[in-house]
Amino acid sequence: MQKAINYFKIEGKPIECKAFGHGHINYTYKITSDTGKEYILQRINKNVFKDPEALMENVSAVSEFMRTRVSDQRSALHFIPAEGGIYYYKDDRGEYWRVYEFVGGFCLEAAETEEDFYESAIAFGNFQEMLSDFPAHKLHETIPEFHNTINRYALFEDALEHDMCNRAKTVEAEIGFIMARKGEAGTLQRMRESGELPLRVTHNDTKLNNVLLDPQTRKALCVLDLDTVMPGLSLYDYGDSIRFGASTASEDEKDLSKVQINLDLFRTYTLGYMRACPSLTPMEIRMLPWGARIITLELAVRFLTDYLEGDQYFKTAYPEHNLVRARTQLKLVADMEAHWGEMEAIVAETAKSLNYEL
Ligand code: ADP
Ligand code: GN1
Ligand code: MG
Repeated sequence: MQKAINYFKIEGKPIECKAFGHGHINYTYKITSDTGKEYILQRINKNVFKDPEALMENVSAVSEFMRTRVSDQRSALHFIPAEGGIYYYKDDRGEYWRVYEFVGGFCLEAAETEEDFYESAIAFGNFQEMLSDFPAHKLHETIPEFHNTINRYALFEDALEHDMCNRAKTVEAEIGFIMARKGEAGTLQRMRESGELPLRVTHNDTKLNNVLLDPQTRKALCVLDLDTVMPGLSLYDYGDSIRFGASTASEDEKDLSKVQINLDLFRTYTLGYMRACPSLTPMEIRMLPWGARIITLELAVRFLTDYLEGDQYFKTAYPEHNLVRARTQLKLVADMEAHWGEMEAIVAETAKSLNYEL
């Protein structure tokens, strides 16, 4: 880590380097230099991103594109070149490192106020809208079939069949819940394939902690974590924000009685996202509740797959962590099902308040 930083053209000499943030994928550090300048140093997770050079082409192209569109330069990530002018350094163990400027904002693991959550909707909605004329053909697929829920089910069934850690018998109820919803889980993927839903350049990882808020104004400042920017569905972007941010509990809450969908936050996010992304089609708007429900199911499937395969993908803090996460998602799906009529009504009312014809 200390060696890697020396390959980047940073201002001054690094004097402090500490682990930073709560991402589940990359290895993130904050660097401070003797001039007081701050940077983020990351080691890319090669188990997840099989082609880090293609990944860096994507994120540098997207952040450069954004820099030409935003009024405040803090709103687009600024990668620092390494030797040779490329945006990564490959060390002698084959690990990839990158550095970008630390944006002086703050991230939340849970919204402290409805306004915070509204601001994250504005950030992701604007992001979507801003990239509507980004040349999508230039993007590499950094994780193939990332939000193909049908494929996620196939991988899950494969993991079940192999059951390499002999864990399947301990999660029969969860397996039953997931398999009972296999048909509906493929709805958005089928609509993508039939063209009923438009393919867009999407973020694909719209958790609240992937947005920075401005410490002075508490307004949306910058969208982070561009590693999964690829062609995709707006509904999964919208839905993943709801899954993570409009739940009454954290993603890994053990007490399931605390896990519910917060309909006020659901309404708040829906309004912000629709306002910031006016190009949503009537079909996309009508399907928004399904975006939330299906991505939550998809995450349950992904966490449980990883649990069955011995926790190789997501970082975990304790042995049952992925199982806990999967159960939390399933409880949230059940709660969305219980409040389905209200969720649909909120989307329809919000559309009406903005004079959208559905
Ligand atoms: P991961 O893919 O592991 O989630 P991220 O790129 O999201 O990695 O970084 C992890 C965390 O580090 C973020 O959730 C955020 O809290 C923090 N972070 C990342 N980049 C910045 C930045 N430029 N300025 C401030 N905080 C950042
Ligand atoms: C990972 O990288 P991070 O922590 O922002 C994952 C997302 C999941 C999320 C669940 C590349 O996001 O898809 O929704 O964990 N990112 C990748 O918390 O798989
Ligand atoms: Mg992240």
